[in-house]
Amino acid sequence: MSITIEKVILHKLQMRLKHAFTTSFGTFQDKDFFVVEAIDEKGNIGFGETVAFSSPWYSEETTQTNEHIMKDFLIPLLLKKPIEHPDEVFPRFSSIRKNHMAKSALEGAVWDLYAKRNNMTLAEALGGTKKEIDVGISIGIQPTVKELIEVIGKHVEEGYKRIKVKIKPGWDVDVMREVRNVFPDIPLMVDANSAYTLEDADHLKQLDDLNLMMIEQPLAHDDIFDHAELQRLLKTPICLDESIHSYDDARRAIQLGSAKIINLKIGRVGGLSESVRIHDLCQKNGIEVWCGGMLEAGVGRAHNVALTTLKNFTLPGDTASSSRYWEQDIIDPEVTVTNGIIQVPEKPGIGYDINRQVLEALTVEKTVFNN
Ligand code: OSB
Ligand code: MG
Repeated sequence: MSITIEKVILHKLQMRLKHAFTTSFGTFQDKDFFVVEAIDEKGNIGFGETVAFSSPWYSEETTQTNEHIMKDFLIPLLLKKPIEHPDEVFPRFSSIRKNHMAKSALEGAVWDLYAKRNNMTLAEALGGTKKEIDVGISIGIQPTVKELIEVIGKHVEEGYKRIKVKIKPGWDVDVMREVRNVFPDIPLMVDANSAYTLEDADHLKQLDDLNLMMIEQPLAHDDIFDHAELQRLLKTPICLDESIHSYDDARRAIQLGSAKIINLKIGRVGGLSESVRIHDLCQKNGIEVWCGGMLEAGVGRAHNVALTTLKNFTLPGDTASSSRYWEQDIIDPEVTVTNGIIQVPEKPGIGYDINRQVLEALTVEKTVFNN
């Protein structure tokens, strides 16, 4: 039966991270973003979340471009006519180039709504089967190696299934050698967020001795060609994050040999339907995937949990507990991690309720769009 979206509400939120998070391209402390609420003709409610940051450091999208694109282009397209299935949302937006994070937030709300209408979990609606998922944690660049080792130790003790360490020129090989000495056996990987070029290949090759699970996005954010060259020079598997924006990017990267692993971020690829397609493509080609993170609040986190229940998410993702990021999250219950495992919620849709009180308290602006 077709779904008529009657109303979309954009809640603009401002949240402060418990701890600043530093990558090779900058430091995050505050996150402003939109919670998208979509309401159908039966009164069902679905939620999505924009994952862009306030500055265009990770990709070209920002919270403000998300707002512009959703308000002026995407929401009118979504409200224009009913849909049969959430898989129609991304194609419905095809006249608008890129802006995947804006598209994904709206599509995510429709997926949650669709699952709730059909009294199933979002995980089930996506074809996921896992009842629990393994998760790791991503650790930002720290002021000193001593602090980095302390932070890693704390999270290893908490049971996270793998540790990802952010690197950049001047904070890489030597730091990781020290980390490896202190933690000889932990599943360990690094993420460069595009801080290197092919000229650094000899330098990066030294990481091959450290038994890392992978090196994430060493080269340019828009490259898949040089990564293939680098992968031929390295033993350590390359994982692509920033470079993969679509099914076709993934197809080309696989064909070129640019990566052995792909970090899937729902927002980066334009939504859950595209994420599932890329997941399936990777599975067919023997490419492992894991679910990346964008320092999400509870709604985005819940979407990541649901996606990760698909079979080929064989490696622990970055979806750590809500409490790692926020004093108080916007969902009830919050996402909790025990011994590196998240129990997938069993309630319909994203499976977590919205904590309306917290949502209201963090909202700086609210806009309603009616059909
Ligand atoms: O490259 O995966 C990344 C955070 C902000 C921007 C980019 C990245 C990250 C992380 C942390 O690594 C992911 C998370 O904990 O949500
Ligand atoms: Mg990354």
